Amino acid sequence: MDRKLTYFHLNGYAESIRYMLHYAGLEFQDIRLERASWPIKEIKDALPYGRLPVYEEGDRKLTQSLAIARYIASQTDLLPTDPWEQAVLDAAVLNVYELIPKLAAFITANGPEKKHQAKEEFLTGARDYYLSRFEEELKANNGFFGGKLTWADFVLTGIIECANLFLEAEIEKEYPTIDTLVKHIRSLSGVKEYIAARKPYFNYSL
Ligand SMILES: N[C@@H](CCC(=O)N[C@@H](CS)C(=O)NCC(=O)O)C(=O)O
Repeated sequence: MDRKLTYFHLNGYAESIRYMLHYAGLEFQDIRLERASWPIKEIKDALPYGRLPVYEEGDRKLTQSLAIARYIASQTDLLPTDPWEQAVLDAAVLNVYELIPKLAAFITANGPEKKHQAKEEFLTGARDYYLSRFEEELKANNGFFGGKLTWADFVLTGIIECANLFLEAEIEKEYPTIDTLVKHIRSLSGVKEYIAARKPYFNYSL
């Protein structure tokens, strides 16, 4: 099957999807656009909602990173079959995604002073609020959101890595269960080799 994932050369919304595709051993074209050359009119106009990532299988196109991630999870062993368990994971990924607008406040802050202030606000506000709760949820469930490795754990890892890239921090370090989970995902077969071969990402927010 012809699979294609298009995003920027950035972890952002796509890294958890890339990790899952590599973990599952599903071959795909990993198309990466440069942020600096964006927008490219003919590409943007051809996107269903003008935004990336977009995932394609043959003629079929899927937008929205969480929908893509959930679909890829369903193609491997990362999505449970029980509706309640699925809903718990849906809630987990939506909770993780609540960090994104808080991070965006840092990315879009102008000038060193505002950046510094936005970083402090993120680290003492959203980071502590959400990560302390994720820590408790993981701890109560064998170190994973769903009691065993699922797509929600990949989504958390992807967003933490994105925050770390932009904030130049390691936001998970004070949360041992999260830290262990992130390390576990990075060490998975397929993911580990992908990370080793990956070109470094650039923090374009500075
Ligand atoms: N809710 C969407 C958000 C996608 C999104 O905001 N993508 C940004 C990149 S991080 C984008 O395509 N920006 C370029 C643009 O809007 O032209 C998702 O989760 O996929």
